[in-house]
Amino acid sequence: MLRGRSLSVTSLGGLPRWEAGLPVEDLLLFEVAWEVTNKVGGIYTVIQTKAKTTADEWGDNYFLLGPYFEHNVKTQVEQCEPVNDAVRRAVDVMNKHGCQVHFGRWLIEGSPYVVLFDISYSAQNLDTWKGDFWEACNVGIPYHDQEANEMLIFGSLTAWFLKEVTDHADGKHVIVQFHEWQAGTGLILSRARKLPIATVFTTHATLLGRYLCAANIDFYNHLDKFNIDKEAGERQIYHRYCMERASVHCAHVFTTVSEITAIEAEHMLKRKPDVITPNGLNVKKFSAVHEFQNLHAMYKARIQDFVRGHFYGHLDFDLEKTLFLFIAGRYEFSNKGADIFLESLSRLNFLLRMHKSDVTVVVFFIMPAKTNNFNVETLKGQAVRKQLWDTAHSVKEKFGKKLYDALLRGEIPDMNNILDRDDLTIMKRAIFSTQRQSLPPVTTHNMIDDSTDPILSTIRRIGLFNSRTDRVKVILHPEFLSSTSPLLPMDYEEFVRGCHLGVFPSYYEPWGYTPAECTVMGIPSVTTNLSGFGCFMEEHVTDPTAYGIYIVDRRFRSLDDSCNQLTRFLYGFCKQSRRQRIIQRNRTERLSDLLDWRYLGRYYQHARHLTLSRAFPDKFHTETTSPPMTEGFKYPRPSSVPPSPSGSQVSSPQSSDVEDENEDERYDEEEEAERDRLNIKSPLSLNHVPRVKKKLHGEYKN
Ligand code: G6P
Ligand code: 1S3
Repeated sequence: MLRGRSLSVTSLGGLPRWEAGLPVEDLLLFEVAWEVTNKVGGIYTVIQTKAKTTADEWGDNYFLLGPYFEHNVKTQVEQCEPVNDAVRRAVDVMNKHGCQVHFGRWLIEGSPYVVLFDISYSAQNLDTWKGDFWEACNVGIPYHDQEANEMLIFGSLTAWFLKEVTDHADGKHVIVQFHEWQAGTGLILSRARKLPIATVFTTHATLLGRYLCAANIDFYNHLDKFNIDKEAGERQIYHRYCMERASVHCAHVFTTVSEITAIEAEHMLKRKPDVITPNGLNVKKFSAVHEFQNLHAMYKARIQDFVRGHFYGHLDFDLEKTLFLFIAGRYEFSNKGADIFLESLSRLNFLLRMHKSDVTVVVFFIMPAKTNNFNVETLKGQAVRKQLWDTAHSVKEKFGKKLYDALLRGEIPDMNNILDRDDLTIMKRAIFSTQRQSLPPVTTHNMIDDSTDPILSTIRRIGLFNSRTDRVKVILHPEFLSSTSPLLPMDYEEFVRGCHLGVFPSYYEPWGYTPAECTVMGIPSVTTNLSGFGCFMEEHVTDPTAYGIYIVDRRFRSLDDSCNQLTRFLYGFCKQSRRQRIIQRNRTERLSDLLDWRYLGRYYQHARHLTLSRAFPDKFHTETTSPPMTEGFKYPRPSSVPPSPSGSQVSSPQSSDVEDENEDERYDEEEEAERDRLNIKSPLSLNHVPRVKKKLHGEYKN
C-alpha cells in the first residue's frame, strides 16, 4: 500500500522555499489542460485555484495551455502580446501556418499567461495528425469519437507549440505538466519527437476506475483481478484507455491527486505514481473569526426565503429549527453517493418522526441533468411568497399610519378596529392563494427523463414526497446554481455558506473538492474513506469528526452498514443545538490552513524537481529532489473534548452511538476558543462524564 507524505509541523510557519533551489529564471514552466479557462469539472478548480501560488513563484516564466472557446475568452481572458521571445515566436509561427493561437492573461488571481488553441480552426488536419499519432504510438482513434478526435488536435497543436518554443528557448530548460488523458496526446507526441522537455503527467481519475465504479462493480476489492484491456474494450473506450496509459508511461514523472487513486492507477494504468499531489484551494482568511459565521446567517436567510416559497401552504415547520443539507456535483448517481444518501435520508426521516423531533431537514440535490426549464409549481411558489410579502407590507403600512395618527392625537387606537374590512379581505384572499392541491414538488425543473431519472426513481421508491408528516424534505435542483436565477438567485459559494452540512458520500472520488470547499468556508461536511479528501483528512487530523468532517466507511463495511453510519452522523447532527453548531463551524474553518495551496503546492514543486533531475540529469541532481517533509503532522484533537459538542454526536465513528443529553449548556464558545488557542485542557472536558449509551442499530427499518 502506498504511504502518503505528511506535512511537517514547521511547514505551517510560512511559504516553503522549494523553488529556492531552482533557478526559476533559467526555466520555463507550462501546464496543459483541457480545462484551462474552460470549466468542465474539478481540474478547472485545480488549475484556477493554484494559479496564484504558481504565478508568484514563477512570474513571467509560467504559462497555461488550453483550448480556445470564444465565450470563455470573452469573459475571462485579456488578450495581449507575449513578452517571452520563444513563446511569441512560437505563437507567430503557428498563426502564420494557418493555426489560430491566442495569447493573453487569464483574469483570475495571479493572472497567469494563457496560450489557447482554436481546435475547430485546425480540424482540417485531423487525418494527417491521426497518421502522425499512429506512427508515434500505434493508437488509432475512431472517427465517431468526437471528443477523442478533439483531444488529438489539441495534443498535436500542443506538441507543435512546444517544438517551436524549445527550438528557441535560449538555453532555458522547459518543464511541462500535462493534466489528464485529454492533454496526454501532446505528451506522447512530444516524447516521440524527442523534444528536450521535462514532463509530468497528472491523472485526476482513471478512465476505467470511473466506468467500473459507475457500473456498480465491487471495484476496490477486485483491483488486482480486472482484465483491463477487456474491460476497456467492452466499454468501447479502448483507444482512450491507450491514450491515457501511453501518457502515463511516457512521462518522466507520474503524479496523482490522492493515495487511493495512486493504488487505483497502479492497477489500472500499470505505473505507480512517483508523487502524490493533493489538491488545494486558494484560502482567504477573514480577519475576524465571526465574519464567516455572519455570512452563514446572511445566506441562510436567503435559503429560508426560497423555502418559504417552495413549501407555501405547507409551512407548518419552524424555519429556525430547520437544517439545510446538500449534495452537489457531476450527476454520477452512485459514484457521487446520491444512492446511499437518499437511503439514509429515508432512515433519518423515520428516526426524526419516531423520536418526535421538532427539527426539519431540507435537503438540496444540486446535480445538473437534462431539463425543460423550471416547473410552474416551483415558480408559482416564489410568486405566492412575494404576494404574501407584498400584502403583509401594504397592510403594515396602513396599520402604521393609523397608529401614528392616533398617537399624534394623543390616543391609543382601538385595536379591534385598526384593520378595516378591506384589509381583512385582502389578507383572506392572500391566505386562500396559498392553498394547493399538490404536495410541494421534489424537483424544481421539468425533467426530460423524469420517469427514469435515478434520483426521482429512488424518491418514488422510498416515498419522500415532502408530505406534512415528513421531517426530511427533498428538493432536486438539476442545474448548477447562479446568482441570476429567478428561483434561487445565489451562486454556489453563497449557497454553501448558507447551508448547515454538505453530504458527499462518494464511492468514486479521486479527490473531491466539494467537502474541501465546505471546510474552508467553515461548513461541516460528510465524506468517505474512498475519497482522496477523506483519506487525507484521516491522515492529518486526529479526530476529523471533532472538526466537522464526518468520514463514512465505505471501504470495510457493507453498503447497509455504511448507510447506517451515515444515518447516525445525520441524526447526531440534527440533535446539535445552535451553539454546538456554531462551535463546530469554528473548528471546521480552522482546518482550512491544511488545504491551502501555499502548503500543498510543495508536492507540485517536488514533482518539478524530480522531472528535471530525470530529464536533465547532468544539470539537475537527484539530491535536490527529496520528497516533502515526512515527519507526521496532525491536527490534534481539540483540547476541550468532547470535540463534537452534540447530544449524540461524538468524536469518532467507532463510538458514535454514545450519547450525552445534557452537554448543551456546558460550553461557552469564546471560552473554548481561547482554551484551544492556548492549548489548555478544558476543565469542562467530558472525557470522564458518564454517557448514556443508546444503540441506534436496528432502529432504521421503515
Ligand atoms: C452564525 C451567526 C449567528 C446565528 C448562527 C445560526 O453563527 O453569527 O448569529 O445565530 O449562525 O446558526 P445555525 O446553525 O442555527 O444556522
Ligand atoms: C476529478 O473530477 P471528478 O469530479 O470527475 O478531478 C478532480 C480534481 O482533481 C477531483 O477532485 C475529483 O475527485 C475527480 O472526479
